[in-house]
Amino acid sequence: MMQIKSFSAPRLHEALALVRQELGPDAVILDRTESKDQQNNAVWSVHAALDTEAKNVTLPRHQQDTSSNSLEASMQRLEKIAVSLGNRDVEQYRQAIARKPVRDAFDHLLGMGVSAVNAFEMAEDYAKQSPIAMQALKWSKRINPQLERTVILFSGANGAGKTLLAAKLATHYSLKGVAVSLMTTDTNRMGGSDVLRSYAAILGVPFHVIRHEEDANQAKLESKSAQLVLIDTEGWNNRHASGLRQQMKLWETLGCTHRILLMSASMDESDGLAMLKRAQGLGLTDIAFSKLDETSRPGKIVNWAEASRMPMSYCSFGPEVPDQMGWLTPKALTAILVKQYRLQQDDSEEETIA
Ligand SMILES: Nc1nc2c(ncn2[C@@H]2O[C@H](COP(=O)(O)OP(=O)(O)OP(=O)(O)O)[C@@H](O)[C@H]2O)c(=O)[nH]1
Ligand SMILES: [Mg+2]
Repeated sequence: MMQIKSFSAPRLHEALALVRQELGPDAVILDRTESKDQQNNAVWSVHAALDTEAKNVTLPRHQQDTSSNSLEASMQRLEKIAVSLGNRDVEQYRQAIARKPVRDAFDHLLGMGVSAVNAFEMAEDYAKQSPIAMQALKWSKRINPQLERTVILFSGANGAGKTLLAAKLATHYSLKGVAVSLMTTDTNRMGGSDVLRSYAAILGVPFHVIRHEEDANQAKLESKSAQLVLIDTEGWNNRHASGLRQQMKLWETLGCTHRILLMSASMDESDGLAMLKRAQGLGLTDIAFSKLDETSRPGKIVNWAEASRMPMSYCSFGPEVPDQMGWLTPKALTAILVKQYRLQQDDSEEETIA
């Protein structure tokens, strides 16, 4: 039996003391949140769980009290709690859905990797295959460089697909007759700017390599008449983001209208959440997703968008230039999730035939 209780007190350590007092030393703290009461005083709330079964398990004497065994036992207990909490959430949400088609939609969404709470919010629209109208999801306004000069900078993890997306957009808009200018600040690595330089040469559009502030000023001046400026940057990751702050000065100079954080959908969901945390304070304006063709759980992008509250812009779902990309809209998101679901159904049919 899992017992989960909530405790509140003005200070965190007081709330934790209440947990120990009531549930004893085996209690596991699940989360802690600070809020304000009506008089604007701080209130700390702590959820704690106690596995009452585990308490009654008696290990053979030789296994008792050795530190590795107790660590293992507490790890097992934690795992059990995590699983039962996850299931509890899912079950609670599922039971709150009355109509079967909506419940099926909820299950599809879970299967696509959408979290239980988001799936619950989306299920009604998704069941009707109508565009998803979830409050927490924000949608960026589609760019229109013919009408409004647009300067887009791409930031994101190493290998996220920044250079490729810049190349796709440059090609797409050049073919439409838009005056495009390409720039890169990826200058520290050998060959960092080569791919984009090649695209610029093929398309016959200006290309600027930006190392210093003076380069940035010069590039800005020279690209004054461009309708669409696309700026590629050096990749970063959760562990090595030190160069970012330096880059930011250059970003300021370039006067971007959009600073897009590009997230690869092939990345693990929790690593992605850590990146979103890292990205705070970089002044990023939009979120975009790449490699949607490389994941069986595209629903994680919903969870990322919801967690970051950043408006969604582009998505890329393949390496071809200038195709396999689009602008994310509620309708497009539904289409991506439905398509992946169908693909998986087809795969499983193939398996059964073979
Ligand atoms: N299948 C698939 N491949 C992609 C997609 N986007 C990018 N790629 C591939 O992923 C690889 C890395 O893409 P890049 O555009 O070089 O990534 P980047 O963010 O510029 O990488 P760094 O400059 O090293 O940080 C390339 O082989 C791309 O062709 C996509 O949506 N789908
Ligand atoms: Mg690159």
